[in-house]
Amino acid sequence: MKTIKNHQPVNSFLLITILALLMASVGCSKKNDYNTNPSPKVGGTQGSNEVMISGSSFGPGTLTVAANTTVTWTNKDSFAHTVTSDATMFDSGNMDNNATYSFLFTTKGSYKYHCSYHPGMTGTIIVQ
Ligand SMILES: [Cu+2]
Repeated sequence: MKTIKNHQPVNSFLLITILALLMASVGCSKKNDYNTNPSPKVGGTQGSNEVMISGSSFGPGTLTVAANTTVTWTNKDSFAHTVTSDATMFDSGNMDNNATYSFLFTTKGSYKYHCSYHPGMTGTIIVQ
């Protein structure tokens, strides 16, 4: 008698638990569907921290940024260049067409750089 009475509530409890788990998993997969469009994460105003390498020159030749800004160079020429710090603080190495190089400037100062292939190519990053 006792065993029969105890079995009934346990079974319905299990059934409710299983149903709850199924509903929870359906809810989860629906949530994931909403997240299929990733929101773009922009780390600052685009263009203000970029230097384009084009026509064998750095543009802008002098770029002023705030401290803790990552500057990105992009080689738009069909041939290779480098972004090499005069004080050997940073060096991109060989940059082919459309290659990019980024460097984080943390300390205020004036940082001159050049292209190791073309001595006439020079630029300056001013960090303030
Ligand atoms: Cu060059």
